[in-house]
This record gives sequence, C-alpha cells and structure tokens, in this order.
Amino acid sequence: MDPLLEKLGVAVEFGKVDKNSPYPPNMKDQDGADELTKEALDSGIKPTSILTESLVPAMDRVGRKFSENKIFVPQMLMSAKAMGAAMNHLKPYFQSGDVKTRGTFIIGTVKGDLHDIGKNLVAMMVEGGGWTIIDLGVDVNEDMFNQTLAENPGAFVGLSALLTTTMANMEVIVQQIKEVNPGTRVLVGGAPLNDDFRAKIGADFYSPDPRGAVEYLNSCVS
Ligand code: B1M
Repeated sequence: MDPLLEKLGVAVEFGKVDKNSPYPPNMKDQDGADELTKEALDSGIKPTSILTESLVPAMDRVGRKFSENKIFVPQMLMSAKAMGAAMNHLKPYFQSGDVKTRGTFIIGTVKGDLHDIGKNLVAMMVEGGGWTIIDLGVDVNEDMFNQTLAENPGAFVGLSALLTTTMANMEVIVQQIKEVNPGTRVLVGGAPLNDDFRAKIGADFYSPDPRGAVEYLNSCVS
C-alpha cells in the first residue's frame, strides 16, 4: 500500500485529527488525518482509493478493538473526528459538479442511532449522482421523515442504522412512511443489515454500500 495511505490509516485509527490536535499524546506535532488526506489528494491518489484502502479499513480496526475492549467510546469518537476531517477533503470530489435534476433524496440515521459517517458518505455520493439531498442528520424519527416527505412529495428516502438495537426502529419508520406516504420508495443500509431484513421490514431496496444506493436511485428515474 502507498505509505501515505498507511500513515493516514494510522492517524484515523488512533484519532489524530490534525497537526495541532493534542490527542493522542504520542503523536504530538505529527500530521493528522486533515493534512495527510490533503497530501494524498495533492500527490494524485484517487479519492476512492483513499476511502476504500485507508479510511474504511481504519474504522474497521477501530470497531474490532472496541469489540475486544482494547479501546473505549472516547477513542472511538476521536477516530470518528479524524475520519470526518479526512472526509471534508473528499467531499468535493464525491459531490461533483453535476446539475441536480434527478430527484430528491431524504436521508437520515434512524431514531436512537448517532452513527453518521456511513450515512454522510451515502449522501455525498448520491448528491454526486445528480440528486438533491435533504440530510435530516442522526436520531431521526418517523414524524421527521413524514413531515419532510409532505414538503417534498415524490422524494425517495434513505435510512441508515449501525446498531442491532436501532434496526428495530427502522422497521417502525418504514411502516409509518408507507402508511402516511404510500408509494414512497425507501432504501435501507448500514453494517448490521442484509436483504432478508430489508424484505422483512417492507423496505424497497437494501444496499451494503453507497454505490448500490446511487445505482438503484438512478435506475428508478431513468
Ligand atoms: Co459505535 N458501534 N457505538 N460509535 N461504532 C459500532 C457500530 C460497533 C459495531 C462497534 C463494535 O462493537 N465493534 C457497535 C455496534 C454493535 C451492534 O449493535 N451490533 C457500536 C456500539 C456498541 C456503539 C455504542 C453503543 C457504544 C457505547 O456507547 N457503549 C454507541 C452507540 C451510540 C448511539 O448511536 N446511540 C456508539 C457510539 C459511537 C461513536 C459516537 C463513538 C462513533 C460514531 C461517530 C459518528 O458516526 N459520528 C462510533 C463509531 C465510530 C463506530 C465504528 C467504530 C465505526 C462506524 C463507522 O463510521 N464506520 C463501528 C464499528 C464498525 O463499523 N466497524 C461502531 C465507517 C463507515 C464508512 O461505515 O457506517 O458501516 P458504515 O457505512 C457503510 C455501510 O454500512 C453503508 O455505506 C457506508 C460506506 O460503505 N451504509 C449504507 C451505511 N448507511 C447506509 C445507507 C444506505 C446504503 C448504505 O442507504 C440508505
């Protein structure tokens, strides 16, 4: 792997946001995710390579260490911050300059769930695919989705969940959307989901990644 991508992965794994960040103390004065991502882009490394070869594997390592009780929530949070600093540099590439004409996509992480890195990636890439995005953020309940749908008739909806506990909330949200706004197409995603779960809760499409979500949405309007 490119040594720069390796270094960036380490910065995200250990939560080094930028050079001025005092955390972690043993990486004091070293470049963080902010500087390293910029350097990687300036050196010509593709944004998708930065994401898939460095950032996402780093977050997987973080998750593994958390499961093994080797790190705790504050460290996980610092890694998420470092990932966010990196994503700020990638955003313009994924959003691209396309005219937004295909339709409106309302996205949010479901009630009870605060994970937003994957949801933000999906939003960025769908926007890059030519869609107008309404990002409702995290901890979004059925009423917020339905109210936004009432203001944007015909919009598509995307739900993200990262916790097995909040997958249950997803089911309620899908049912309520379908009841109040019949005909709305609902896409679901997030690490603990699969297509069986999608079918069980009556959502229209499951994608394990942002690309699948973009392809599905585009196929609905072409
Ligand atoms: Co949390 N967390 N976390 N966490 N966290 C996980 C999810 C966990 C798997 C870690 C672990 O135990 N190994 C575990 C869940 C276990 C489970 O339910 N099975 C867990 C836990 C337990 C918790 C807390 C309960 C911890 C605690 O407090 N004791 C707590 C819950 C808080 C809450 O939400 N109410 C918690 C808190 C946090 C932080 C706040 C510290 C932080 C989130 C910060 C943030 O998001 N701003 C955090 C983090 C960083 C993680 C891990 C390490 C990384 C998540 C991530 O960003 N991945 C995570 C472990 C892991 O995933 N390996 C973990 C990178 C991201 C690019 O991937 O989000 O999967 P992902 O998104 C992917 C796909 O899933 C897909 O596309 C994305 C790009 O490929 N996708 C979609 C996502 N949404 C989609 C929607 C679509 C389509 C595709 O269409 C609409």
